[in-house]
Amino acid sequence: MGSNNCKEDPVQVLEQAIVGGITLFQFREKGEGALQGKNKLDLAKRLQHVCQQAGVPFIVNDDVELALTIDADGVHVGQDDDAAKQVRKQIGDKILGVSTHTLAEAHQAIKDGADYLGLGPIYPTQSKDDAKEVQGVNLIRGFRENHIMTPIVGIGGITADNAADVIQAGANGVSVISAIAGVEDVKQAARDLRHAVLGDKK
Ligand code: TZP
Ligand code: MG
Repeated sequence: MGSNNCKEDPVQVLEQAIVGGITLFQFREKGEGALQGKNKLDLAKRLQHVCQQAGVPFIVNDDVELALTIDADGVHVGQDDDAAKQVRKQIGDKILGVSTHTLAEAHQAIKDGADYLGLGPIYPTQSKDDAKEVQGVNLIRGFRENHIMTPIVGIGGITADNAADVIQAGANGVSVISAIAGVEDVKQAARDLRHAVLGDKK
């Protein structure tokens, strides 16, 4: 998430999401009203601090320079961002996530050193202006049927009601913005999602 996805102070949102049980945080400060320059850097540091206190990995969307400046745990890039191969060189053994939409993109991302793949949008989303066509869970199933073994997270319109379907299709996890950051009770939303993903396991 970024600041423009939040109904209240992003630091509080992140704290509540962590109490609710999120396992990784990606700082994605973009779109209308997004912070820039020093304001973006300051927020990144505050959110990173919250993650560090809780032992939750903190990764930065798109912005390799920022990730390196604050020594984030990783970087996530899409197909329109810096090439994964180049990013891998820049970040060493930090976590590298790559958004992919086709098997060809997935094979390339894995070759370039991706640690995990982001697949989506699985369902319709309001959170990304330039989102590609909705893919449904069959995209994930197809990747697995074609022997993609790299960890996959589904993204796009995922909620506690449909997250289990995403996992069932072969994803290792789910990535959400609005279903946590955009609701009144952030902690409960994270809890509900965690339950949906883990089944009966707490
Ligand atoms: N990439 C594909 S869909 C999406 C991104 C970043 C937005 C996900 O947001 P939401 O609110 O969970 O649908
Ligand atoms: Mg991107």
